[in-house]
Amino acid sequence: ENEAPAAGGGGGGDDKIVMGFAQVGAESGWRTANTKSIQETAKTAGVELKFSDAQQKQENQIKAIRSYIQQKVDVIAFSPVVQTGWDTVLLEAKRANIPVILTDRAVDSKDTSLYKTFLGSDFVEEGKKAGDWLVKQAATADVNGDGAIKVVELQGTTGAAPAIDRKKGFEDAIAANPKISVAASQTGDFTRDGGKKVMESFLNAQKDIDVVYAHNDDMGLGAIEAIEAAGRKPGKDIKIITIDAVKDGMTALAAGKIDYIVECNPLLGPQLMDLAKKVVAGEEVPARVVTEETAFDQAAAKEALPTRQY
Ligand code: GYE
Repeated sequence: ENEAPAAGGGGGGDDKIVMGFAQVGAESGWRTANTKSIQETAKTAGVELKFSDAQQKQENQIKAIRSYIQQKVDVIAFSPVVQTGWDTVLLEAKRANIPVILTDRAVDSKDTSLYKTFLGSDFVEEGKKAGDWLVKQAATADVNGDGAIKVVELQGTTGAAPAIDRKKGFEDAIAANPKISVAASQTGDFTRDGGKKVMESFLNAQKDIDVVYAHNDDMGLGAIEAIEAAGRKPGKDIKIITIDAVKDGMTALAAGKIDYIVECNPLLGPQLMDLAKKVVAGEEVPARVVTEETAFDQAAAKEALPTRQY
């Protein structure tokens, strides 16, 4: 039987869309939930998924994208580990007529024709929510009572959109109160272990830390381990603000070890599959699709936990 190949040349003889997905890695609870969402919805949406894990290395992602181009998939989706350095490989995809969808993280390419759309959160807004909360809590956040609110920051992966943007959004927000300042800021690579190690060094080097601002839950959870090992109480002796709102983070928030979590939604699968079908069919899609998110304090975490999916 000679069926016409699916649009874009892939599909192995039927109409099923073939998607090549180059994932960042498995660095955090957020990423695990994101991967699961993409794999499960690909199945229900009838999309054949070729999936690769780049172990947080850009070179691995580039290799994966090149192999998807060679395999003539119908659409390529990826979550760029860092913002820069994508133009060459994206141009190769464009020349091969394979549409590209950015999910979760952005690239800084000037040529926006290199991808069809970008689906994901507004990371500057997330950082701003974290900073706004601290500004509102200023009266109680000066744990040491010395008149200054000293923050240490655990940054995400260096050069990654969420690390750059969450830093900026937070800084913009805390500028509203000159008593709040970031005394030290270092990358923990979005991992629990990274957060723990950096927090250990902060605790050794810095006196009077009032607040930890971690760019994700996992690093915040690592910081909690370091703070407890130093004989201090996370959430009491040192306030903790994180981003993501995955199960482990929400559990620590409900238990009083974290003070505030800004939500970042990892369940991008359904919207991604929908966008993929449209771009493969040649339909117009919006250049930017922003996911909707909220934030949780300790009371809200207790309420949300029982029905939380991830
Ligand atoms: O917040 C973090 C993960 O890109 C939004 O990556 C994502 C971030 C998420 O490692 O936990």
